[in-house]
Amino acid sequence: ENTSELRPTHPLALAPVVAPAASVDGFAKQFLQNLNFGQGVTLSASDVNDQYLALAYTVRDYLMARWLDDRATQKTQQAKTVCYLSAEYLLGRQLDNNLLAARLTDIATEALAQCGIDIDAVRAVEIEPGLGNGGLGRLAACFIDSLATMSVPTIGYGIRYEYGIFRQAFADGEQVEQPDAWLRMGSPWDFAHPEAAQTISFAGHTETYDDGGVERTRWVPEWNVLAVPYNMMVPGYHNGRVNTLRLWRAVATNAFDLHTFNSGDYVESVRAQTFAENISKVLYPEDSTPQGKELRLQQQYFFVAASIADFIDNVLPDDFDLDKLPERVIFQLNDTHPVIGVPELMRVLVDEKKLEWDAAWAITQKCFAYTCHTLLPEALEVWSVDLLGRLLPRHLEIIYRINDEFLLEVRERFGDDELLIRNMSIIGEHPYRSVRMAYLATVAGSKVNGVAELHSQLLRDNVLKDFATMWPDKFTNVTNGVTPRRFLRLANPELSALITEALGAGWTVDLERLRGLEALADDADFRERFAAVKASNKRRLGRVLEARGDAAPGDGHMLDVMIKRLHEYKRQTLKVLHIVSTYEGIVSGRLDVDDVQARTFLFGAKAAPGYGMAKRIIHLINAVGEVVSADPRVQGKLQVLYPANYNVTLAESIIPAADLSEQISLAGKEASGTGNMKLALNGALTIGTDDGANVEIRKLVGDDNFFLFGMSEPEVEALWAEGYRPADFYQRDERLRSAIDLIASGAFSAGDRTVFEPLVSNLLYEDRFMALADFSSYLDAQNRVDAAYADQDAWVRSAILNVARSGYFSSDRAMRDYLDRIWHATPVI
Ligand code: RUG
Repeated sequence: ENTSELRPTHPLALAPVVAPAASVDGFAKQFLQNLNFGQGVTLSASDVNDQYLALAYTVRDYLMARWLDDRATQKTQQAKTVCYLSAEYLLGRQLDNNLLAARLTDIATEALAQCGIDIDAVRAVEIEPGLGNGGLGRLAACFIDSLATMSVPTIGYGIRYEYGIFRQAFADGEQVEQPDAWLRMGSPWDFAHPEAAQTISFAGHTETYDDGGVERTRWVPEWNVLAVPYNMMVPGYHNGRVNTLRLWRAVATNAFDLHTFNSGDYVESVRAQTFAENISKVLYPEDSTPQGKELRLQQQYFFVAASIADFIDNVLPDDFDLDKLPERVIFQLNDTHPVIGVPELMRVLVDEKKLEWDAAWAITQKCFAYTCHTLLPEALEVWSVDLLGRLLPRHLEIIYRINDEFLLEVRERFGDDELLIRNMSIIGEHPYRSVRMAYLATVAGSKVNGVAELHSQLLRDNVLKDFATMWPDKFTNVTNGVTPRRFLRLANPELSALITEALGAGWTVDLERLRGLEALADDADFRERFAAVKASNKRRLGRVLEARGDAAPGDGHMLDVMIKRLHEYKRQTLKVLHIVSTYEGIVSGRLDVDDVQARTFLFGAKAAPGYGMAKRIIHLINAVGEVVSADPRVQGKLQVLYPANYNVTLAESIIPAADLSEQISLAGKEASGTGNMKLALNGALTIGTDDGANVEIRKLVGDDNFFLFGMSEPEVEALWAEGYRPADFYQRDERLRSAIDLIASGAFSAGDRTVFEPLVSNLLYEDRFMALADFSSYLDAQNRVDAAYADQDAWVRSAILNVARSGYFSSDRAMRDYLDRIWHATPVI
């Protein structure tokens, strides 16, 4: 490939690209070369960051030959490519994953040791790219890992945010956000390709013109930016495949105005640059300000337009017949963030490629599929017509036409039912004129899927009911999954070794093989070894926490974890009420401290910076933790840990150590959850509601190995319909009353009753997510947990069965489901 346009004569230039020798010597040589010639230091003068970068370059060198090859064949092959469009990728650290994928872990460890370097110290300096908020972004990262491992031609498209999700710190128990400058020490895993930049336009107006007797429309934009692609390697596990994650960075078309600069106005001279580059400056949390909203729409259009153009211009052959586009690509819309891609593809096909509208629409409908990740109405994105029309005038026209034709279809099918038309219209009229992006995605997509069985059913029955009546076959489910490479093999090396010893190595790519552990649950020797691994993982977590300046979990404690974004629907407050109730029980004498199971409660969660109530809950957790952990009356039996800045790296230490997994959202609110899967896969037992993927976890692991509590989704609906009065539950349950009264009394705020008053009032008079209604059932379930934990042998047996029966939750299985049900693409070996 090196030679196609050049005419080299040197024999080396004619030779194929080959990887360095896969040996300790080969690795050491390459590493030192990268240190000397890449970093410009000698080994003795190098610091740990130099060593990290040189190590990363070395791993890259090993992967490079295959990557070049895979990218070259993408152009010539006839296979369909999965283009995963996602505003978020929460990748986690890359080094270990890539070493593992390329079978280089042992070689690299030894090679570095021979250079006098401890690879663990080098690992520790990697800053993870936090280019996502939570489950949605992490799911995208799991999916691209699985697609590479399954040799499916894939390009992940997204944004290279200069600042990822904020770094969380606590000041007096309250969240403080600091910028996440993840690029500051270098970014060895990506490759900039400024020569492949796309120009992305915004604003302006549209006009019609005569194109040889045909009236056409064109968009006359007002300003534009360059989208520069940065390619990252996505290596498959042990299969030599290397796919691409292409993240776009915004760069000004005109970096600065020399004339203004020379006149001395330095700030003004770079105004355009600052403005343009803001587009990829920072990852937005969901709850954004009005100013933030416009920037977010810019981000969405920016990356989607660049991705579509890239695929058509650079990935497809030059003379490609666009009627055949659906045979070569599926654009998977990860939630509503990339849905502006629908009118963009229409614009490209109709305005630029001059296809007829109907032909373009037929192509577009086959090229997109939409995954919905929520049931919360406020999370279904809408854009005001005013904003969208200003920023993307041509796209608004196209959306109007799509909607007109769609509503005609609705009338044909259901008659002139004006209320139905209003409800199904892509354009909402209330409280302001807006584009409903989930509806646009549903109308345009070949398939619409939810992310767990219950979620998909609720989409069909409630959120998108009319659409499901119109197109029942469009709707499907794909239950989420998680990559076993990162979340078992890498995160839990000791359990992995134990599993491999028992079952052989194949489970890493065929997770259903974990079923083989079922028989071993009854083997006392295996149980003992399994328990020893858990204990060792707890000690390892303790070391990780202490190194950060946090406390370690208590000795001999059950480790009870709740790790997920901070949101009212997830009900961290319910967890706090349990802790406060247990504490109150001990100090009031209602509970005998000797009967209480020693527990460490561990929270990990960030709150969106603009989400006041979530931030108050963080403050409450920290306040309760401080009092409870220090009170001598509980004799060290209750400990609350809340390490700041929960991220993928920390999750990888917490998950293997956990005994109990808190999945306690109000039924009907959590679309799926994926932390629940990771924890079960690592042998934590779940205490959970019948919500999201918990339903499937419980079905698979069995009722005896899962602590179910709370209302079911229909019971929740019934209680709402009847009129929910949280204060009634407070009156009725003494334990609940005492816990809430204790918070209200100022016991956790140095006597100040005002600090948590808004939280208490919210619980008593609103409680949108019905924590009080589920409290007593939750406490009862926690008592069952305590009783179960007292019988360690039985607990460990349940933990093993959780691992054995979680194979279904591999993202490899999820990818097979997407391939079969939605993408109709196949691996290319
Ligand atoms: O809240 C959902 C989780 O239930 C789900 O597991 C995850 C991946 O599907 O997506 C989360 N999500 C939803 N993140 N953002 C949204 C808003 O649409």
